[in-house]
Amino acid sequence: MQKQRGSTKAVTSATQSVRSSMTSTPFTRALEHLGADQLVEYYRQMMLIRRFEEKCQEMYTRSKIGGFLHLYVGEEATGVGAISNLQPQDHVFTHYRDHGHAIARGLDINPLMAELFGKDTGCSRGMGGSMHFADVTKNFWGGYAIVGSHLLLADGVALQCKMQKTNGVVMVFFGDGATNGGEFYEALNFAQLWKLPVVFVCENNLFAMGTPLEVHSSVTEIYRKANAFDMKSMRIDGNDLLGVREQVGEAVEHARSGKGPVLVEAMTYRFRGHSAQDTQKYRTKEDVEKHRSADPLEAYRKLLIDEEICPASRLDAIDVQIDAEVDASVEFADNSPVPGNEWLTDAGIYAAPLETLTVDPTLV
Ligand SMILES: Cc1ncc(C[n+]2csc(CCOP(=O)(O)OP(=O)(O)O)c2C)c(N)n1
Ligand SMILES: [Mg+2]
Repeated sequence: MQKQRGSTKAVTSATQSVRSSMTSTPFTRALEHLGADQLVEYYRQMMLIRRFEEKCQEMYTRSKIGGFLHLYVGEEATGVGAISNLQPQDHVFTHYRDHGHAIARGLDINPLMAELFGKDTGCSRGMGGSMHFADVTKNFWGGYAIVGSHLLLADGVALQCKMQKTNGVVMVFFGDGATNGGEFYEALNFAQLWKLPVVFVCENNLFAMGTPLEVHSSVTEIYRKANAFDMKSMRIDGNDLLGVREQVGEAVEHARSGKGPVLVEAMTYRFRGHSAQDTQKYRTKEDVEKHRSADPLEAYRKLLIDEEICPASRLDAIDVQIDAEVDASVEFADNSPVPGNEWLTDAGIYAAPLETLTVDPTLV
């Protein structure tokens, strides 16, 4: 039977002594360095992403959310594990499948849900939607819709970190499909040439839209693409949260210490379609079920329970709390105003109407 634990310190020392004779693993090392409460916090983050996105799907079906919606369900361990290594002065860039990265970086879900609803209180004032979550106060520079384009932006910010000696690292997420585009090679070449502090995290979910990895890429071990640039690279299990945390942690340290960029290929799988409108004819239900049975979130929950880090009852209570937070974000979004028209011109999206402009007569 599970015991309810007292302080983190007590939990850590008790569990450590039990495990002192065991082989060292990412789990034992994480427990030793971080403590039990932090391990539970990673569960909370993964579950928050999962429940937030399940609610997004529901709201999309109810036409509260329009446009594109690319869900991250199934890939949570990669984002949470990788981003857990970052400091406030570090930077994150990501692609359009950006909800998980935003939440892992600590963005409040109220403005995120409002963004999806196209409301003025959204993180991009309702103008960006699902693919353009951003919060510059957290150095979360956004979701980008053009595949591969943001890798070059990541290089640019990394160059700034290096020149201004901020000690910052840039982490950039993208998919397997993005590694076939020119920007990927340009970004890797420049980052390695200038020894920029970038961690390139390729989330290899085996598909680029409906095209399987072996059909879209001549090299299916994506990490080997770094060899062309003599760049350090690694292939990791993206579904093992603590393994991701540890191995991406090594990549971050490599980049931070001035040794240059690293390409990390995290093997993972998306449980939902490419976007909310995908009929998924390119894969079988059995394939999806096979991967679902190895759900990284369920696996991590089981680990916490089996290793007596946290009883199931406490994890259940966290789930209930998260459901309430997600429901509150929907209420917040629903009750928020739509952006006023003036915002379009104030933000420089459109020029002011001609009659409001003063024309320089010498130019006419
Ligand atoms: C330059 C460009 N080409 C094509 C597209 C259309 N497109 C959107 S997502 C996508 C697939 C990308 O797959 P991957 O990089 O593996 O990321 P995943 O969606 O699997 O996370 C494509 C081709 C685009 N947005 N930008
Ligand atoms: Mg992919």
